[in-house]
Amino acid sequence: MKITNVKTIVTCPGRNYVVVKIETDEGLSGVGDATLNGRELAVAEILKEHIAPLLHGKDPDQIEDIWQHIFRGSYWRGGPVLMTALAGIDMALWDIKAKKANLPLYSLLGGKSRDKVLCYTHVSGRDFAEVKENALKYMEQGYKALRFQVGIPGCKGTYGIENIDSNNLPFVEEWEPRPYLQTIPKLFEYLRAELGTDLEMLHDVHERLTPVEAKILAKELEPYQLFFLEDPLRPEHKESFRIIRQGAAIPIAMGELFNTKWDCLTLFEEQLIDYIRCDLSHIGGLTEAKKIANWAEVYHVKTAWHGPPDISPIAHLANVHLDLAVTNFGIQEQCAFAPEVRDVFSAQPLFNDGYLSVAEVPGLGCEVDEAAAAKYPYRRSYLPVSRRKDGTVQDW
Ligand code: GCO
Ligand code: MG
Repeated sequence: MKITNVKTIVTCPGRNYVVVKIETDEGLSGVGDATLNGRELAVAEILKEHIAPLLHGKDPDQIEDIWQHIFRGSYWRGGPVLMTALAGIDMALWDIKAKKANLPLYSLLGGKSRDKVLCYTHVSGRDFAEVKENALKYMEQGYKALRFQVGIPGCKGTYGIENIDSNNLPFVEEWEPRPYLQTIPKLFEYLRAELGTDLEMLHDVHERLTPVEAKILAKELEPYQLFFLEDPLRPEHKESFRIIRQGAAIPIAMGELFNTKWDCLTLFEEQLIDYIRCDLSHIGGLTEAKKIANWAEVYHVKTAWHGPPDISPIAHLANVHLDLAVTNFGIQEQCAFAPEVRDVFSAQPLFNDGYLSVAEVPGLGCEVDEAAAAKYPYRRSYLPVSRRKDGTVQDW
């Protein structure tokens, strides 16, 4: 089999998505997700101008070789733009391989280790009572795990709470550690009292704290037994996680900003985290994620792949196929998409009573309607920016 065409489809059914479609001389095609929120066109351009020409005539069966050729062969490697482009190619190749074998993708990844995968979704509110009301709606739907974020008093805009129209330029949020550190332990004290002890509770710090602040927060959250505390620190200096680890018995998750397996090195080897939550679309796809999962197993680290609404249903399906297969699965982040997404993408993971699964069809199980995609043209959009009250830029 030979690759005859590599298409890049940019579409905006509710929000921007970049899809790679690889076509072959045998009529089989595969799709992959190459969406990088706020940098969509940079990835699309790399795919069109620099990567697609390398693939024509190649055998799509040789996924590892194609992966290494794009990663190492072109000398310049890594970074979110390149690794997102590579992820799109990688997923599309796995899709083709599984379709050719006439098997669901999970089968090629080792087969099912479980029947369904535990998932969590995002719950937020401007205040504690609103968070609780929203949580009850999800619990009625069957969710057994929920991620909680709440508005921080005195701060304008809080991660995970508001969707403010910024006229196509980044909305500037305001954030201070002191009110944040005072609010979050009280939130979980309240939620445990109101919602009980069975529910799995999670929280995303979104890389905002210093190591000692994170240690203080982790310590204060100990009594509420979180499933995990996510992304307490910015991703660059991995040794900083030692400070949190020594200070509190609380599971730590990290990884959505990582771009290669080497980002996991210190965190795994020193057992500084409990859950690895790379984004399959930003880490070079299933090939790299499978290696990371297998490597994590050695260090008692479980998987919790990134699953926000800013990557497409193709990536969410890839997550669940891998979740079904690896032995050290932990939990899967899940989200609701805009209704228009169904016009473009034929499938999403199946939700039932707090768990996800996939349809028993060959491949990843998703086709992209190119005519529908064209009806939703790209719209420039940015992630918000976060600043301290004195104006200093910090992690959003
Ligand atoms: C999560 C993430 C997202 C990111 C988003 C950025 O845990 O789901 O933190 O909410 O903020 O993916 O584009
Ligand atoms: Mg996160």
